Amino acid sequence: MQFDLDEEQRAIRDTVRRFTEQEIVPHASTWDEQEYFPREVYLKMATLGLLGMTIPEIYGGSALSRTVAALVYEELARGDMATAVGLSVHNMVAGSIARFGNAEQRERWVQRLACGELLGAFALSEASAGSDAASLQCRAERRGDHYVLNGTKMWVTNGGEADLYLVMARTSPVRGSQGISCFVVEKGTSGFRFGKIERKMGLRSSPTRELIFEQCAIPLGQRLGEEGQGFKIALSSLDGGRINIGAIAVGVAQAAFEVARSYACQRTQFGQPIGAFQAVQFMLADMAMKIEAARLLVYEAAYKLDHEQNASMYASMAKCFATDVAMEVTTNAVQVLGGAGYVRDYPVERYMRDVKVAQIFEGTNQIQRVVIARALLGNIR
Ligand code: COS
Repeated sequence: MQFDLDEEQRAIRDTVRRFTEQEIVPHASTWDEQEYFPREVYLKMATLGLLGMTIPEIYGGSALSRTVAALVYEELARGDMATAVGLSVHNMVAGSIARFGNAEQRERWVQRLACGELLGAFALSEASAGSDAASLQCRAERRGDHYVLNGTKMWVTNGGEADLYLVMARTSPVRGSQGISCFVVEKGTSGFRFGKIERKMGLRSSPTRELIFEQCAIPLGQRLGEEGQGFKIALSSLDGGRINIGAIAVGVAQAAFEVARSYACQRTQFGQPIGAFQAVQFMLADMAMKIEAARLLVYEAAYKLDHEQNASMYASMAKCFATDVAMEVTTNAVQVLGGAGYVRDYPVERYMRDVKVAQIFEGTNQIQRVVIARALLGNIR
């Protein structure tokens, strides 16, 4: 058992920390206010190798372990959760094409995703298929050498900005997960357009948009994996995505904790720093303790995925625990700052608004508990 980072891991973490301080922290609150998606920052992240984090080097990726990727996401999220989430979704798409794509598909897309020429997005949810993802209704009908897509996708992170969409669609009227396949759809394909942009409480610089498919013809060569495998591709991609979200939550929580600690040392009331009051000390102690526990659980889940042990339960534990902790920590950080925490002079209100969605997306924390319970108990009825 090893709790220290090695030299290389420390170097990667420090590089990303510096990048975040210079390129992200100074702008994050403006991006939030203006709902501005900083595509130029993604190009800079590409030069650091962050746009193909877990994909093999032969495709221009960095071949980082999941554990090191978790360090990267944590550091970026300390500056801006929205940017870290957009990056996570992009990497999930790049990783899925590298993993499930055939040679031609890898050749065609993976390198371009890794270098930042293409940005990826992941489209599973629909208006009536959220937690029950297997009930999705978007249709992909086979017609000779192509499929015709009809339907609508919702809650698509990077929607509109991304160039490449992993779209789960029903290829067979069979109900449930068996009849779902996965397609790579390029922006600009005839019959594919963007719908409503969501107006969100937080994560405002990360676009969330509806996708609309109307008689959209997709060549057979753009189906990822076999027909009927789409649900498994989606869920196994989400195993990694959920660990990333756990790491991101740790980063946001850490940032909130640091603001609260520094404020508690400076702010004086009743003739002493508020950090001298045990009520505030205990809040800070709880924050630090829970962040540390969440971080360790994220690393453990990442380690399990790296070593191909059955990681789904751990991914769900890490996502659920870390995001619940981050919600609690950011809320308490606002509380420590009092009125100052509620206004935009400090970033903690943004952290709190942003992190709420982490308890909801990539599977609600209730769904994570379902996954954990099923792993522990089987499909008990
Ligand atoms: N990796 C690979 N395969 C998986 C998997 C995973 N993590 N989880 C489930 N599967 C497989 C199962 O093994 C099963 O395969 P078989 O039919 O061969 O046995 C198939 O997928 C269906 O699994 P299951 O019966 O568990 O599906 P359910 O419909 O009961 O749904 C939940 C399972 C609820 C866990 C799933 O729908 C879910 O995660 N929902 C949340 C969706 C989500 O995260 N949306 C966010 C999108 S991004 S905003």
